[in-house]
Amino acid sequence: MHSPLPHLRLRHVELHRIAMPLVVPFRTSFGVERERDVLILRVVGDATDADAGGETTEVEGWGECVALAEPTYSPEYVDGAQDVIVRHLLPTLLSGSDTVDAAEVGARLGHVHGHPMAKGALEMAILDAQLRAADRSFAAHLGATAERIPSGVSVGIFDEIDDLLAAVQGYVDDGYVRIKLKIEPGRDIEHVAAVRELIGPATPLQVDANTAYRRTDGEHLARLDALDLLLIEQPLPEEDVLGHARLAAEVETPICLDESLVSADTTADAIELGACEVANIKPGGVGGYLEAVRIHDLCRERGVPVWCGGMLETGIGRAANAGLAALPGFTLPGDISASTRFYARDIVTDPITIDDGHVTVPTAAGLGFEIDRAYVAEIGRIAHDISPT
Ligand code: SMG
Ligand code: MG
Repeated sequence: MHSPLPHLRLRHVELHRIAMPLVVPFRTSFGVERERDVLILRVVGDATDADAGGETTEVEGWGECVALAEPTYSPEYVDGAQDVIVRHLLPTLLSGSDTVDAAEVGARLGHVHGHPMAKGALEMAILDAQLRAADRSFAAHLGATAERIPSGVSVGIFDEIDDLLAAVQGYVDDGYVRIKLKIEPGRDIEHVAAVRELIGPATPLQVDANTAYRRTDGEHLARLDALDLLLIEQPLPEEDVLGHARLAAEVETPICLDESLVSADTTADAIELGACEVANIKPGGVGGYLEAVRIHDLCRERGVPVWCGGMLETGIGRAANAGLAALPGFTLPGDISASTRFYARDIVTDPITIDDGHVTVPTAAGLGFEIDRAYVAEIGRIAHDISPT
């Protein structure tokens, strides 16, 4: 992967804010999502292809920022991401006469601490534009080997077990090949046991606590061992890597990290400490798809299974995730569900669907979709349109 791409001279960057209602509320241990407030980026630039004798073409690229509306899942949130992009990240990329190359975006933005979701969105839009110019698909560029990938679904928390079972049965009927249940203290062992009984022993099942437990909960969480789960995702706070290592020694079910993994370096350390037996790779959370590939490579080398997480993405992020999850180290089904799991209507004309429990990896140039511009205009507004200084 990473064979060179035509560099881009940026003409302008649009920041769109769109409001996408969810088909059903999605409840986690940290809150309830009812509507997705999404920041999407459109970059427009001139790509110069050295191979084609320096010929220049105008291209556009799209990126999606996965930050949620509130800083409850991660420190980043969408208004903050928009602000840091406008005031700190874009001025760096738009100043002077430099061209941009997605492979260098991470390093060029390195002086800004943190903000991986904001940086990742910019890198993604630039990469999409460069790939469209090169007529190469995102998946092929990253090193994908699969043409279709298994699709898992993430199921929110319900107070009543019967309501949870009805929701899970619906997703099983839709064909999802793996079920992930959100859990929190008080809505865990019994809820998960009831779902295991409903779906039987053969359907892969896992849980995600989004940091809702504490180091002292090892004995309690070990009760999940009897339910034959693929993994327990992020039981403890993100900073508590040592706590996860201790928990991994106490509980038989593999411990998977999500929020704790913010870069390839933190992932390497967590693996070495015994805290990360499985990795949920979230491209936004680690600063972009290129860092996500580095984490994939590292985990593959260390024999740690990985899967691709989700952030209730629109068709833009969903297509990109499908491309990433087609890499050979993604040996577990990811949270890449059909667009209809969350949205009645997507902002791309050809949204991700599932067929026999699988998602087809897009093969067209760039991220591999067309944006429904009329719908984007209908549900959103252009918050900024920025040109080089
Ligand atoms: O996109 O299918 C999806 C959502 C998957 O559960 C999911 N994401 O911690 O893994 C996670 C959560 C983060 C977002 S919850 C609002
Ligand atoms: Mg998670």
